[in-house]
Amino acid sequence: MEIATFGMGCFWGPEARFGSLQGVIRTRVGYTGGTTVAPTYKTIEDHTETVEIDYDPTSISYEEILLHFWRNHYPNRDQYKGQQYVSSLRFHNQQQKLIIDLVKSEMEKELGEPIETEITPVGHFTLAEDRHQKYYLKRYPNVLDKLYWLYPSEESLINSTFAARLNGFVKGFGTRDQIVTEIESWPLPENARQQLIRQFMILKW
Ligand code: MHO
Repeated sequence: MEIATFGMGCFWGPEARFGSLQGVIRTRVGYTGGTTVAPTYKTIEDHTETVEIDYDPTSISYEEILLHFWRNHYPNRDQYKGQQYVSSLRFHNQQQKLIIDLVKSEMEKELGEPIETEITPVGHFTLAEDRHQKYYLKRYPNVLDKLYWLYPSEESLINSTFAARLNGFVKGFGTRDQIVTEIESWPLPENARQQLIRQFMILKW
């Protein structure tokens, strides 16, 4: 399992987008890059809204993640909310940095202008408040009630692949068939897989 950490504007949307990708195992949102200790949404100061994903590199590569990243936001500076929404890549090792440099020059050709994404070592990632985690899924409290047997704690919801897919699904990423087919391939006991699929099929949005 590897980690990718990046900012591309308000963190709600990209958490849903990346949460729908096969190979992405967990998603969470938080703050990186700033100089103050323990930032919160209200005291974000010079930190940036950031998405962090755990992914299986045998299923999705860092290069593919970067393509999704750059093709789904405008990476250059404007005045909108400044540092809070700045385009950023926080690399975890030199291998990631190398891939960033390669993909970035490819993307500059595609975009037709130099890319200003802030590229820095990851540093400290501060987990954001519960209400920002899987934000779109949280718009459905009835569904969360039905999922309570699976996710009695916020931590279990944050760490769940199924919840990441649901958060993407309600935002319009991924189809029902795709999600069912994917669950059929998950390394779980057969009855657990069937239980998840059944749970998914009966959810009312
Ligand atoms: N959609 C909100 C921002 C939320 S995000 C967590 C806005 O544009 O003000 O920054």
